[in-house]
Amino acid sequence: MGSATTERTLIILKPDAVQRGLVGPIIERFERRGLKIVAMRLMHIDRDLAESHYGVHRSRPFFEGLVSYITSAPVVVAVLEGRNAISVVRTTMGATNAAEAAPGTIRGDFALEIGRNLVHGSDSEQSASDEIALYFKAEDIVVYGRAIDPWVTEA
Ligand code: DAT
Ligand code: MG
Repeated sequence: MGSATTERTLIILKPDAVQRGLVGPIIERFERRGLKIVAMRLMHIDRDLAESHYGVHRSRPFFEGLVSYITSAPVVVAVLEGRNAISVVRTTMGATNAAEAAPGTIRGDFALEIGRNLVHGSDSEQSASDEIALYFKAEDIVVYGRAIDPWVTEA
């Protein structure tokens, strides 16, 4: 892991997560890890937003399938905060191709394939800040302390 930096990252519980009733079990993984939820919303992503979010993949053969999947039903979007949150969320999610995701990860425990991999997490500081801004206004981020914070994070 990198230096002890507090970061914010965007997660999306994709349509399969909501449809399969896995919102609770997936959020629980992140909460247990010690990450703090600082924003959260249920919403239906429209095509414009999906194309912005996945713009980097626009020329890939799977792009259409990806956009139709992410827009097919409601999702839960959230901002998680914590030390090294960006990389910690990625390792908690597991490999992009759920078929290869390690047991103990979200994808490795709940998913079978790349096109139904349940969860999104920002992959860099730049994408985290860009993606948070796509889904949330600055005033949607709630700043608060938790009594457990000193038991999760060393000063
Ligand atoms: P991740 O979701 O792990 O950040 P990514 O950003 O590379 O992965 O790709 C975004 C999504 O696109 C991914 O969750 C599933 C889909 N995807 C990526 N590569 C794919 C491929 N080779 N075939 C089909 N779908 C793919
Ligand atoms: Mg990605």
